[in-house]
Amino acid sequence: MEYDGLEAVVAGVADGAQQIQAKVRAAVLAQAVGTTGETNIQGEVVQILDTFSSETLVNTLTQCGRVAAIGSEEIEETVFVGDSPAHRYLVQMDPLDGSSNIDVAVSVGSILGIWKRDTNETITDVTLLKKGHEQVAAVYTVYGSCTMMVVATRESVQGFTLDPEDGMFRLTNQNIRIPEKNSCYSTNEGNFKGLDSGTQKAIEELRNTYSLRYVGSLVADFHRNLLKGGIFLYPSTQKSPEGKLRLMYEANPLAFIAEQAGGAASSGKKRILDIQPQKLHQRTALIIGNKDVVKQTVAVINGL
Ligand code: AHM
Ligand code: MG
Repeated sequence: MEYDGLEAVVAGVADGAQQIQAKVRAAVLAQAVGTTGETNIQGEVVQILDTFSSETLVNTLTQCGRVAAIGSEEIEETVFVGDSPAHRYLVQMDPLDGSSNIDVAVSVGSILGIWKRDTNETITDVTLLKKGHEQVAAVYTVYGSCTMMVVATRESVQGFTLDPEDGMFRLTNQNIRIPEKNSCYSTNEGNFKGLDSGTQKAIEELRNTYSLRYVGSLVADFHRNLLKGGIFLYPSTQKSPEGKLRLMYEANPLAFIAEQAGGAASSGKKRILDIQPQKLHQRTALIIGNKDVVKQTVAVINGL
């Protein structure tokens, strides 16, 4: 009863992911790669597939009948869906993460955080501004060499692979736990000069200890590190003093998944899941992955 209807929300994500992966795979041939000519709320160029992915997930999440409101990277304002007692969940999503990689056949994905709402409360613009630790589930998908969907609840993290024969997601990665042995670090080394000295020191330590692996699609870097052991960093930089990644639909869902799998996530100052959001498209620095390595890295960043 507590999570009544959550399965329908996850099924809505799976349905949307199915459609998005098909579109992504056909995009080059269908000439659906490229920009819409618009920029989004964050001033970034909007790809045709960004808009398609956002509309697709808004549709499938609306149709599932359980989602009250949606926040999307591609939509400036909150999307209000319904406020009946059945509409028990709130969703925040990055519909197509890494979309600038689309035209070079690199993995992309979708990231979604799911919160429960108080059904007695009127939905307003601030209803979606809940802390990450209040999430009841989080999901990401990767459209890579295969299509995968990873679902975390407060109980466990499970991985499913899309069977192209019948379009069903099958359980392939049961009870995912981030490996204790850390094998790689992922960061944009090109930003090194624009980092503060503590962060530079932390990256130098990682550089001397682990292999560098950086796809440039957060969802793909996170997925590899979750399965193989690793740490991902997108710190504050000169160019993006507040960090580049978005708190509500990139950092929070992945932080929830990391913690449920035995990992950790920090902004460098605070546990990601404890940050009080002020706005829908808020940015944050993000350090996420293996618990001990995140702890050690944050300590070095802060000069400890
Ligand atoms: P997006 O949500 O607009 O695709 O942007 C976020 C992406 C992440 O997927 C990735 O980790 C990061 O931007 C890469 O940034 P950079 O090219 O600065 O390394
Ligand atoms: Mg993104």
